[in-house]
Amino acid sequence: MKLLSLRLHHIEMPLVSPFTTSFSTQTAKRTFLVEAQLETASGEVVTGWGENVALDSPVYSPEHLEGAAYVIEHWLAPMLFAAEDVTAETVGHILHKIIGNQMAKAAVEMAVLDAQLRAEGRSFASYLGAVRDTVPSGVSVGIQESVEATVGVIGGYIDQGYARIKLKIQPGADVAHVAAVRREFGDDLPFQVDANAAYTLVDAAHLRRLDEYGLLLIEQPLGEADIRQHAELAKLMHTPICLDESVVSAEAAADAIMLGAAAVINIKPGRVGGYLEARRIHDIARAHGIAVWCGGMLETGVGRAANAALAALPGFTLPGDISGSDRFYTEDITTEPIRMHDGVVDVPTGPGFGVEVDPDRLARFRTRLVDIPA
Ligand code: OSB
Ligand code: MG
Repeated sequence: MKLLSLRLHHIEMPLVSPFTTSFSTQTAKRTFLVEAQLETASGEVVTGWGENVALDSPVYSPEHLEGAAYVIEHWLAPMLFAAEDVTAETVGHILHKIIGNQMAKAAVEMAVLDAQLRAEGRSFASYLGAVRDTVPSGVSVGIQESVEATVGVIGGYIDQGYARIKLKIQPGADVAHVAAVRREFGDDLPFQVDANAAYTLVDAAHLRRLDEYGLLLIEQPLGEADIRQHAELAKLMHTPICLDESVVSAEAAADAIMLGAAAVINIKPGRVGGYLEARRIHDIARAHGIAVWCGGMLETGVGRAANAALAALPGFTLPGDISGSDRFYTEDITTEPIRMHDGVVDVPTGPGFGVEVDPDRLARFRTRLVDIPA
């Protein structure tokens, strides 16, 4: 295929409630959607949509929203426009010389992938080799003001039917919150925590106190670069260590597994450079008997739909952060919101990612439109 044009639709969507992690409090989602136009070998012009996951500020990853948009406009787009054959499978190779910038690369590859699958009339789930038509739906719960608030908010999600609860933690809001949740909802609740790199190895004795609460896992307790230290921590506590921030590529996943730093891996397509690299990490982990689950970045319906298909691969044996649109948004950007029902989300079956961007809502949420012509 030939890439004809790229457009970045910058949007801002209010969140239903503030989302606090150890690194920030978000009250609105600012991101951009990538609209790609490609011409197929038979001369058909197809459009595909991708979604950026880089946050406003570089507090979760080195990448951030404006940086990712800049890199796409000034570096990735020219290389792709110059290429003879642009497909989802060639994007990574064409952009190979650009170091890092996984989120920028992922957003563009995603748009090309959607366009390519739409041209073929094929769903993303079928392309991947998905083995399920629904995926269990977990919810990520932000840090609350008090233990009582944590119990109250989690109770609400349990009542809605979520299959698994993930609670954000940080020093000062960890053991007491976890203990209260277990006391209130019992030992059978599928329950895990995410520290977003808020601790250091010096905190090992403190983190070990979490061991008595039967957590499914603790996600990214230490820093992004601390793969070896995660391996040390794993020797000191029983709760399985899951890596998020540290796994930026298939190579990083391989290192983490071989070092004993990751009993579980959170796979986020944006963080690792796209859905194709995400599948490679799934394959590597599966071959090593390492469980994976699909993480989230407060995606709109576009990104969530694609994540649901990815999570339908056989190695995704733990519930992902694939909550319904209404967990973060009163109104989603897609014509149909992502719905959680009976603890699951349906894997889309339509061509491409199987969702349509609603032009009116897109216009309403849009703050800026950047045309990148060939
Ligand atoms: O660490 O998993 C994370 C959101 C933004 C940045 C990092 C993380 C998260 C979440 C949200 O936990 C999960 C979701 O999108 O539902
Ligand atoms: Mg995380």
